Amino acid sequence: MKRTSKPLTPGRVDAAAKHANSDAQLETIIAYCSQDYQDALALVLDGWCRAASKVILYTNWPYSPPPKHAKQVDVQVYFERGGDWLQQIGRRPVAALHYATELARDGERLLFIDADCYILRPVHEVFQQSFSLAVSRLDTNKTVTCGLWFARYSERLLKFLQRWHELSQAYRLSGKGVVAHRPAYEQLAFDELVRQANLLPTVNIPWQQYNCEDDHRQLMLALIQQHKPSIIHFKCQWFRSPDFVTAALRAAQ
Ligand SMILES: [Mn+2]
Repeated sequence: MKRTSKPLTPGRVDAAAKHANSDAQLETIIAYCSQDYQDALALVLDGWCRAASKVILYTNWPYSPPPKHAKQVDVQVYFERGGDWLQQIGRRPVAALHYATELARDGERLLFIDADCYILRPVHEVFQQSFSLAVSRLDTNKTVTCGLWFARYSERLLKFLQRWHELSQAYRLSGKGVVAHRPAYEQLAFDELVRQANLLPTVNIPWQQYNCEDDHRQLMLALIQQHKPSIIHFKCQWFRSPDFVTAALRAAQ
């Protein structure tokens, strides 16, 4: 791969903390990966470790990162093994809220990301903008993506994540967003809070660049070819298709 950044050292994290307003860096990637997606993780982890100083990985099994990433990846075995898709997707707000409650610090520059998202290039330039939350598809009729968003940590973000978690549970209990292959309860709740509640200063980032995805393989490849995205979101478990992954990464060059 071309155009990748060097991993940041812990010393630069401290420097970034002191110059929070002037330095546009991505510090922390937060993700939830279940055991049945560990092959996705194997595909994406190198890119994540190039893009961020540290990776906080929530899991439902005792995962050990490869030795080369051991110092950078903090594994939080926070969830029970197993779980159907309905449980699995609901763990994303739980993981984000846990990080925000227990581990985050003011001004920390975060990227919350799905395990099937491949980072090709540095994405820290997003933080040149001023925002609390940066999401994709805010400029479309589709639901705002909850599987990939940038944020600056603050008390307001924590409150937003609490609301996300609560509304997700309320939707699930009321039977909203519980049908497979349709926008799920945690996605609907995120969309609702971002669009309607207006709880945080939020900006849109182009999905073609930062969350490049499509339900059709050929269209997806064409999009990648056209936009040279920084992040590819593999839909439909296409990360399990070596031919498609190869074609997608080649199209992105
Ligand atoms: Mn995904």
